[in-house]
Amino acid sequence: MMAIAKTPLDIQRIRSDFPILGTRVRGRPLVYLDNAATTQKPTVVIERLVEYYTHENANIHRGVHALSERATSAFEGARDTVRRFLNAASPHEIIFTRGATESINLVASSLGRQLLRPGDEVLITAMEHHSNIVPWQLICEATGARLRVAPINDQGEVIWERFEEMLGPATRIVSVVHVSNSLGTVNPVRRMVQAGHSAGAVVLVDGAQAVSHMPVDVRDLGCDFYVFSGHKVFGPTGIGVLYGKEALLDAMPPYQGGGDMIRSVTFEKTLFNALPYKFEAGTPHIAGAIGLAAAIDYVEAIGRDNIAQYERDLLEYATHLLEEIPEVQIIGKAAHKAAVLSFIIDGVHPHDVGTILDDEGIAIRTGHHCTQPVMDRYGIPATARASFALYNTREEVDALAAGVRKVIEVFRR
Ligand code: 7TS
Repeated sequence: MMAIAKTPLDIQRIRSDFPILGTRVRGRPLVYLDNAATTQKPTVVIERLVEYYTHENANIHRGVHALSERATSAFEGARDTVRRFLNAASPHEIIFTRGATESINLVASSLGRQLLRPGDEVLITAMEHHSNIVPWQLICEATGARLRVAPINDQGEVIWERFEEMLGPATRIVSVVHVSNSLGTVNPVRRMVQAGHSAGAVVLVDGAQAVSHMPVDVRDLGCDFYVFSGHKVFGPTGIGVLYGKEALLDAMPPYQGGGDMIRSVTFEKTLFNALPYKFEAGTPHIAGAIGLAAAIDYVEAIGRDNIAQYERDLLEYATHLLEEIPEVQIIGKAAHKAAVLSFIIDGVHPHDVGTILDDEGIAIRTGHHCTQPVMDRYGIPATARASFALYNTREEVDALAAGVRKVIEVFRR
């Protein structure tokens, strides 16, 4: 047995902050290990949404009336909370979107259209989520640019020499994932940003799987863009963030047209609004942004260093338990990993693993996790994936390991 971890987190108190964790499924206590798909919401977030709709609901940036002022100030306050969370220089650099997917599409479409010419290159890695592949394919198709893919090794790490080799004068955009959702790999994004910049490229970092697990400082990373989704950091669905350096965002054309993104409109000529509004056409997800700010405050009160330390121990413990089972093969063994444990079991389809674990009340995800090229790289159709959050416990990991042993029993019969 491994030593009991010393943790600065009061996990029982944290668990009691998340009402859904008390749910029973199939007659058993819920063991929620699907946090890479979406995280659960603490009471402070749920109550903030109720509070907003009960006392503050109005459209923003337009009414002179009291409620509209209240809603606007809460919404813009949320923007500043996100700015602090990422350590961005200015709230003008924080664009609210629907999520990581829309944030990447915004950059691909707006910057891609402006920047890319035939023969130019966009460099991604072989471990990207489909949302960091397809938008680039679309814009490459439209502009005649070429999408290039830096390969990964068997451990699930980007092969640094190949990544560097692929950067050249034709590289205009580099877009890399911070933490892989199917392998758990933590990429050396700071170094990747530096290498991208040395080649003269603009660099986007997909932080969808990072922000809830570790401190993120966009100015320290030096990246030009950073994206994440609210729902993966204990906030509501339908809200996400695009961070972009002000000078770049300023020079980019709008992504969508509509209300709020304009300064003045005539049929002859429309003048666009200043940042960040230029990229926020239409009524945004006001409650979502405010709920996200409550989630961020919650995370910050616990401390992302503390969370990272606690989850590192949990992942190590889980890895250790699953490695003890001979039929289990872990997919993704990078030296630096976070929060994600993908595995396959000899002779058992991952979907059957998921179904049997579900009977035990254990929620994991099975499939390709929207990273089909990763599955192809390993020559497998799918994995079973347990993904952790700050409220998971060693007891839940024990339940996972016991469930996996049960799966093997069932299939041995
Ligand atoms: N990037 C990464 C690394 C992701 O893991 C995901 C979602 C996205 C982008 C897209 O986020 P969205 O909120 O815009 O959909 N990943 C997963 C997952 O692993 N299981 O379900 C969704």
